[in-house]
Amino acid sequence: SKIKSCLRGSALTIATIIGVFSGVFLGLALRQRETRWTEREIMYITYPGELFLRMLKALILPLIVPSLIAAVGSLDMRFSGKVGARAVGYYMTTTVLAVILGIILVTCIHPGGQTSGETVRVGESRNVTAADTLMDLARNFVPPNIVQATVAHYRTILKYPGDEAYTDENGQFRDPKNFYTWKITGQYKDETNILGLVFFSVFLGITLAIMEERGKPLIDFFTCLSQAMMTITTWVIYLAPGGVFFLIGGQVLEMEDMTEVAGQLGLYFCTVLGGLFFHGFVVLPAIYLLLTREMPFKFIANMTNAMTTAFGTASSSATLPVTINLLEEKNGVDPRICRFVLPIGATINMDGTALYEAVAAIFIAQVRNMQLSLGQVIAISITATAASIGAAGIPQAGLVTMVMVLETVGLPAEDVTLILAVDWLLDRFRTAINVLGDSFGASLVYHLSKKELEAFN
Ligand code: DAS
Repeated sequence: SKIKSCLRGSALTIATIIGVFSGVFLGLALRQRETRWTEREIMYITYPGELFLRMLKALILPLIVPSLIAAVGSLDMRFSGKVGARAVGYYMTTTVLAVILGIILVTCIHPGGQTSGETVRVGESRNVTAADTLMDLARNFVPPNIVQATVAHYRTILKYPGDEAYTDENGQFRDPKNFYTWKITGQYKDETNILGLVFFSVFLGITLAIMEERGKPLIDFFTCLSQAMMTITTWVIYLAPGGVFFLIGGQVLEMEDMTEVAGQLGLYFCTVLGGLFFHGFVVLPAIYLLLTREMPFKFIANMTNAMTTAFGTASSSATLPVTINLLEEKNGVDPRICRFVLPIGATINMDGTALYEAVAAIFIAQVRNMQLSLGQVIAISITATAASIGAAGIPQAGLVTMVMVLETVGLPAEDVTLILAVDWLLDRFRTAINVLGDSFGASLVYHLSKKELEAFN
């Protein structure tokens, strides 16, 4: 029966890969139609994929919260601290490596060419500062209301009403050229604030661990709930091949004509893609090999379904149930480590995003013929790291936090439009690498904590 279940597992993986490719074909084939596809038609085609995505998202809350509470609650506090420190150590190291790799590639390949592009202006509400992004990160850590955190993610927006400088009714001078005089408004986005839930769950878990016997009933309750949710996850994963097929088919159908994307933008695309592949399939596996002395091929193969789901959904958060499931079921990572480390990783550890942020910012500087000093390059690497931490695990979140990277070197926020045409596709690739990075991380932390974990049992 072991062989049977193994076969069944790889059949699903193969089916999902086929789903991705036939989705691309479906989209390309449908594009042959003379008349443009309407939004409504595209919606019909994407619809089964949308249902799959909704199911995955529905799992996040009831799976992640109980899993984290139960995992942290069943470890002792000192050990949890160690596990957490190891995870953060891994996140930081790999993110910085990704940024450095990106910077080296974009500097050598120089996709930004010599000619300078045209500036396209977009709405002004994107202009948030680095400080705003970081403060929003901490704000999301501490939601004012834990129930609200399940449905809303906080974001600051700065707005400049109108084009000219004026003095408002309170006598405050406002100037479109000066950020500091813009109106600051908070905005709740219709997405789960996973970071806030993670923070809350870790603290509840720690508290239950401290309470020892008295905390036991609640830990049992959450353990049971997380196991039930895990079973449901297994069922939903069976839908992945069909889900990614329709999601990708619809997206390919919807995309702008990509024949335009030649020259600089094409080279930029290839630079990011090359970097992502090198990081995910060379750098990370090398670290894995070095620390575990095990070949990483099987590990990666076992995670394929998570990567294809990430590619199909463009969201590490939505993929989280799949990632946890595969890590535990196929790669044998202990649930206490996996369920503790992964939800945090999925929200703050984004190697793919970090690499992309650095490459994109320097690419834009190249297009604008801007010479970057060493100090500016260092500033880009620091903010790219911060921007990847700040980005939520949702589609194109990296594009939003990119503004903060651009701003550190004085590039206008609206320059993100230079890379917009290919961002939806790069987003999918970087999400897959983000998920792979989280998976390697959880597995390495497990590996390093194995002995203590055994002693703990
Ligand atoms: N799509 C993202 C993710 O979920 C982040 C990004 O936009 O880079 O990982």
